[in-house]
Amino acid sequence: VTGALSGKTTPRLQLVVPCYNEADRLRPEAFLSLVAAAPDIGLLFVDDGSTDQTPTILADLARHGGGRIAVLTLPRNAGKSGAVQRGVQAALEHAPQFVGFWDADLSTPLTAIDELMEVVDACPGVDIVMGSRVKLLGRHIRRNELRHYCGRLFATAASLAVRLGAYDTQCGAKIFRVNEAVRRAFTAPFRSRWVFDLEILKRYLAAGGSASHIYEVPLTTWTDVPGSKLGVGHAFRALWDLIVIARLH
Ligand SMILES: Nc1nc2c(ncn2[C@@H]2O[C@H](COP(=O)(O)OP(=O)(O)OP(=O)(O)O)[C@@H](O)[C@H]2O)c(=O)[nH]1
Ligand SMILES: [Mg+2]
Repeated sequence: VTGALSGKTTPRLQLVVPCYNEADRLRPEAFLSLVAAAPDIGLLFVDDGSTDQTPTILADLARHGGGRIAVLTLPRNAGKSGAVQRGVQAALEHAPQFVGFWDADLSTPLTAIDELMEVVDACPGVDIVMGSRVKLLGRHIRRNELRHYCGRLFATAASLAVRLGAYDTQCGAKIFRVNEAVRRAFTAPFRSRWVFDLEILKRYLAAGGSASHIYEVPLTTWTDVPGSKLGVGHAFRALWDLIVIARLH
């Protein structure tokens, strides 16, 4: 980890941002404004073996982050699940009250952090709070039709697989209250590259967590950011992973 957190106190929330070749999509100013405005948030970017300008951009961010932006560099690409798992492990070393992860493309805007944190603040029983992309009237959930319907099919299957009744397990915006069950959910590498969100939930439940302590927040804004590296091959792989994970434990 470089640019390690030099602040005197650990920020209350450590947010992990996995990045794989994100030079074209990263918006450094958005992250810098966040840490400037929110003294209780620290960011840990994970460079997931990027081969573009991502490392330079992240090093620059860490330099200007006032001690609250750090970068964990993985020598080889580990996939989003590997990046998130390693990142959360590293973040936990600083003993924050909350950890989370957030997609680098800011499909979920950083303003939603407050929407999620409001829930854990208001409800001490809630351990996991997840952004949920529900197309309600008056919200700005902009997802291309094909991805929306494929996503809905997948989400329904995923929800059945963990017998949880969640609406959207796959949204890349999640925050966790650090406790034993949450810690244990992140201890070992995940089996799946893309369906690891489900593994987190399954592990949390297996470690003594409770389904009633998981909370989904319908996001006010979510936008498909072009440049996703997910293709049809990934979709089939994700379905296969889903079957494997459903049968775990
Ligand atoms: N594609 C990809 N993303 C990775 C990898 N490692 C980390 N990530 C990060 O994982 C996050 C999600 O990746 P995306 O490519 O935006 O996934 P997506 O297809 O947009 O998924 P949705 O936003 O749910 O539509 C980003 O922050 C990526 O930088 C990797 O090996 N491949
Ligand atoms: Mg995305």
